[in-house]
Amino acid sequence: MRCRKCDRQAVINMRQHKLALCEVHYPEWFILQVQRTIEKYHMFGYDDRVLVAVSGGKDSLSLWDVLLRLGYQADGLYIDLGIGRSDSGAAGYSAASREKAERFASQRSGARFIVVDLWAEYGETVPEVAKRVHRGRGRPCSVCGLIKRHVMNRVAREDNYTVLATGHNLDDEAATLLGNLLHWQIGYIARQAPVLLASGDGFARKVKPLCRLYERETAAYALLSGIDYIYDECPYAVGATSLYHKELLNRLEEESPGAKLQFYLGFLRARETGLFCEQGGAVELHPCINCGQPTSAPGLCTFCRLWKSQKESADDRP
Ligand code: Q46
Ligand code: ZN
Ligand code: ZN
Repeated sequence: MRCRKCDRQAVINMRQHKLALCEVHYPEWFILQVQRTIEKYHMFGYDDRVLVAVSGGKDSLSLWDVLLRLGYQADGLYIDLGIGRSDSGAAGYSAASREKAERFASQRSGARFIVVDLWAEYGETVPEVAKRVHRGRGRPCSVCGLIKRHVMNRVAREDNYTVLATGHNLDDEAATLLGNLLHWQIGYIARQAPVLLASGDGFARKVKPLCRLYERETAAYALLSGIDYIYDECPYAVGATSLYHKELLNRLEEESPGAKLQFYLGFLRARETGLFCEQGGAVELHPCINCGQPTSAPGLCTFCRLWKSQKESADDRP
């Protein structure tokens, strides 16, 4: 198959776009798509300071790479969750992904790279907090999500970043949407958007510039751009419902190319018409008495309550 734009051999065929491109024209196309998404949803401009949450995976590193190529002020934040530090069966996952992120950053002069090491700063890793809080049951993902959101927001506030960018791709967004629709989680559906505006004082604007790009498109970009990323998924992702939803959507896509994109874009259009407008009005927020981040409950935020219970259980020890 030949490239649509030149005579070279195509390296990717995107059936949903009826478009095949070569190794030169594909990365150009990908960068243009990201730029269009940023502009379409008014995500940020050249004056904004963007903090990119990088995990060492293909999506976040590709996003950081594209933003730097486009000339945005984009710095990277890696949160070392300590996965595989002491938990069996997850050998060295965080260490390996951190190494990929560090290597990528060292090759990008001019961009700042921030590392927050959870164990070093707070004295516990994500699996350890989850074990304590969930009494050893279930996967650590809910605690992990909460911790990541808190740390990202903390760094953004402390270092005056106006925007927080994550590498969620179309497959992620469509799977989240499907999961939320299956359970009619109206509150979550209402908040699922390419841009979440800063809500008053204390929350940075959150954006997902890859939300219209398929996972395989991001993987192809990373590969063609020589980005060395961690191939393995987090060991705790195995068996997650979101992976099952991704599989279902992949089957749909196989039968009907473009189905995933239509599903997600149709939702965004419905959102624009007000179909899933925020339910119940805005929640009143107060600053947490410990860290100052906004929280809906008066007193401590959920993150600080997590660590308070750590201190209490240590105090209770004989
Ligand atoms: S890193 Fe954390 Fe994910 Fe691993 S523990 Fe779960 S939430 S699966 S994106
Ligand atoms: Zn070409
Ligand atoms: Zn707090």
